[in-house]
Amino acid sequence: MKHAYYVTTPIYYISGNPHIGHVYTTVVADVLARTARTQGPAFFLTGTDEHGQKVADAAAAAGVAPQEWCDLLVPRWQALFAAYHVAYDDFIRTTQSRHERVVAAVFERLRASGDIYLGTYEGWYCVQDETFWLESKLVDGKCPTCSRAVSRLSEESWFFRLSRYRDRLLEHYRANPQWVRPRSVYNEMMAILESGLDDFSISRSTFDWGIPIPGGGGVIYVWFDALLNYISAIDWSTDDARFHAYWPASVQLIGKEIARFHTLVWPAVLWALGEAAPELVFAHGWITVDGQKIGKSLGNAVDPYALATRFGADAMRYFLLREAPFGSDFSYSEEKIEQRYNADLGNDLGNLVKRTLAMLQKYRGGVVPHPHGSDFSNRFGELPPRVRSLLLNLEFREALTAIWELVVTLNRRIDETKPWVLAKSEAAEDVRRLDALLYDLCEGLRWLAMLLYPVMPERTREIWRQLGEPGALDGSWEHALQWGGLATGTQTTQGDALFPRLEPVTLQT
Ligand code: ME8
Repeated sequence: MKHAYYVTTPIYYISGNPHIGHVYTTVVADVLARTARTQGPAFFLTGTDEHGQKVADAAAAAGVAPQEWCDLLVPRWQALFAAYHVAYDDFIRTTQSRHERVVAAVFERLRASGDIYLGTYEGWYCVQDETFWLESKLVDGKCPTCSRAVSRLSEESWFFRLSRYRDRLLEHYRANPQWVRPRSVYNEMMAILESGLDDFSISRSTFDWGIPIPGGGGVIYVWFDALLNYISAIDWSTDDARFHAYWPASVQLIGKEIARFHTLVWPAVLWALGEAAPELVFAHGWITVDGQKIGKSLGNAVDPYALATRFGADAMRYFLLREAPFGSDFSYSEEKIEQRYNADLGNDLGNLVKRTLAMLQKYRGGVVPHPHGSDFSNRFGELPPRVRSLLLNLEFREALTAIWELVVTLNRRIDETKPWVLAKSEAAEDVRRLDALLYDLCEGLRWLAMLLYPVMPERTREIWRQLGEPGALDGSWEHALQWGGLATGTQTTQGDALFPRLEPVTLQT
């Protein structure tokens, strides 16, 4: 029985260093997992795609064996994800035996069921994308995805009988119009389905950096190998109870360029195995620079470490989620990050924390006062469930906009209530009003820390520390997010600015 939220990212080719595009998908998965955990168990998988010609070529160019190359590169990927505060539950590598075993077992099972058969492949191949193309799909004789030259291949090959699943795919698409998002990608895949599906070549015999075909005859095509990571990591066929606790995946995140594999081939492979299709495949847009997709080989990628150093990893996470509706392409520039940083984080949120704790220190010795019947909960009681459902529905920009209503309201309340005037009065009513305001501001900060924790897990920890809050920041929202949860008498401390002023420097690409 499925009982956990399961989110995956693509497993990344380690033909080079990671860039901000890889960070993007992985951060989004991290946000989803952290959000899901506010109401139950979750499992977040990422990893690396280590077989195939592209990785073998990169290793050869570096003068090392492919496995050695992978072992060198993986720590770089993991270190970058850690620098962006990503906390995955598992990191799968396709060269691990737990994965290779499953791929071989799937191959044997599907060969026995007739879903895999031996035929001849003739057509074009793009090494960069590790993709076979029909002549009719080429654009000016080049790869339709990356515009590079393709090479002609003719070889005996094992095929997955994808054509057998076309009708079921059509039915599945029609019955579940939300299973592939955004709509533009759903429509594109539907158009491919309607025009027909060919069987899918799943072996290679021209090089050997891959999982051997059981019984000999080459290696398994890197995409067939790679897709199976999503089930090998959760012990498909070796631990049924564990597998069924997670499968079908709640969300599989991918970039839109690999939607074909994930929404046409992948469900069919799963059905051939008697398993369910994922609940949702979300194919997000690209981060672009000067209108071009950021890519490992395009040379237009900004160093993601330099970005995290300049703006802070949490501010970058905020920017990536806040900047564009999730699904669309969006262009990245340092000016845009800087604007968001200064306006939303420095001015709105950072100043709210600073002003609140400074006033509390000045007027009440830093100790949280009595709330005196605050009515704030009436206005914001619905915010936590709303934010959670927006986040889990992958409407990140909308979720952050909703949270900012609270930030803006609290800032406005300070300006309207004028605590600096109240503080000069000794009238009981004024003392009570100042207490109530200060309480609401602190309680608002506690809410903001919890609500923003999935997006900014490190900066919210700092808010939490300054607030002196003893509870768990990453706990369930159900009980914690009731207005009035912050205890009167809590001792707060003022700390450094959450989002310090930026140094006027420009990063090099
Ligand atoms: O395709 N903007 O690996 P890959 C946004 N190994 N996201 C981007 C991006 C950009 N400019 N560039 C990359 C592969 N990404 C296969 C996947 S899965 C079974 C096998 C992200 O290293 C995005 O998630 O080329 C994209 O799909 C992924 O990195 C591609 O990574």
